[in-house]
Amino acid sequence: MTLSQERILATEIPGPRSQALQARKVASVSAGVGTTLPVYVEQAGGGILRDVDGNQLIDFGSGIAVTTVGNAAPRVVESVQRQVADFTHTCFMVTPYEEYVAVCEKLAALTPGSHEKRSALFNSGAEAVENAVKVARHHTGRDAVVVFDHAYHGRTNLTMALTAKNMPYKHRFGPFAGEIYRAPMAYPYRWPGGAEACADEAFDAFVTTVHTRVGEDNCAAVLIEPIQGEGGFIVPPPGWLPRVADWCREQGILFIADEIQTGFARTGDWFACDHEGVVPDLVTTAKGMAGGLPLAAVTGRAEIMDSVHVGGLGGTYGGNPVACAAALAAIETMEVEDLPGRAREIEAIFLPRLRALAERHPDRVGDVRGRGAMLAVELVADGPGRTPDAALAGAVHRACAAQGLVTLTCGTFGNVFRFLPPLAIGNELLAEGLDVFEAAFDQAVASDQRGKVE
Ligand code: PLZ
Repeated sequence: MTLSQERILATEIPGPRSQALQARKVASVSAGVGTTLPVYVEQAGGGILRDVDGNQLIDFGSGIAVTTVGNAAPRVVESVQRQVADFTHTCFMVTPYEEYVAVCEKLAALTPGSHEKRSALFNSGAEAVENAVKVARHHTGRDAVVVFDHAYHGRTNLTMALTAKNMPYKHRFGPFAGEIYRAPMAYPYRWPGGAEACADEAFDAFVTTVHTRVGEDNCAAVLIEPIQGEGGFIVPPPGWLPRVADWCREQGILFIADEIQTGFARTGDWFACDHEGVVPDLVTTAKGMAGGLPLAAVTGRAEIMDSVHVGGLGGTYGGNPVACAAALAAIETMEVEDLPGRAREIEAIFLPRLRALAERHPDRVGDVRGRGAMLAVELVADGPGRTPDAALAGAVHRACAAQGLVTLTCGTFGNVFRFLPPLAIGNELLAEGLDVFEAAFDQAVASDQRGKVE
């Protein structure tokens, strides 16, 4: 790794070169494509993003949970360079190549369950989710798909319908695809009956939704993120997910786990479903799988995946050889370096500090949650009612950025501060990033209180 693993503040952030590039962006890129932090990156690796002004920022976002193995990870670089020099594309549907098959073999070995599996490869997470729904409908002969409050599954027409949140994902982009039904999510912190009652009551509410609004026999699939990502890093209570999966199996409803954000070592297991031994019928993956190259997959029971007629699944670029080469190298890195174990180490470093922050600010940190290197704090306003405080999350985010720490927020109410560091980050940078975050938090809370006094 040529990039020094240190935070450097060379200019204000964003610096003059980034600002000049941002002016070009505004004049050439659709305003619909936003940027969280207009700092233009020149090089990245380990836990560092280096910008065009010579600033080096600590990365607590991994490009939204993608660069799990680190940016430009050595094995990925080597594998991609070799592949790109051999050939860049043939189209797997025309003349196939080994790398695609090898990725599918890895997916069969690593995804939950020891049953026989088949996979199909695509370019983006949304495309994988779309195809999982296609396969589920085709196999079951049923139309309806049940999703949950706070769900995020993508931005294409079908996946917008599956996604819960209006702004910014759906607003004025309808009409949306039909036969999508939504059940309450088991969200312990905000469950009306309280966290203790959440598992049972949310299970009953789910069953009632399917029974009364859909009808079990009309339901092709239940689709869920085992830990919700964009919706707020919502971890369902223990036991709930296995109960939902078991009930689906009894009804002949396919259980689809969207592991696009949680999969591939992120949560301290290979997949978040592994934590409770849940075995989905279909799994969607993307993001961390290919070290930053666009690759996604649907993996599922052989009899389901093979039920589709020849030619029913595909796409020009799906399983592109360069992306597959990257995935094979990224997966090898995860295996050799035990990155699920590394994610658990990161949890052990983060959680005590996040809990200490919550103790210092009991009125503002409502909840600390997550698993592995997918952790979050939910921020609330002073006073009763657990009122979501997106303004505080935004203020902390900006204060972190000014000090050279890249962070992300999420949540239906925009008030969840999430941590998704690359698993290749060193412990010193982790600790320094947490120092910056804590100082930014104290500062944002203090200025918020001053604002209220004045
Ligand atoms: N399913 C669980 O997390 C992508 C989206 C960011 P694509 N999440 C980040 C944004 O604002 O667009 C995601 C996900 C889960 C599906 C997707 C969609 O994956 O590769 O972005 O299409």
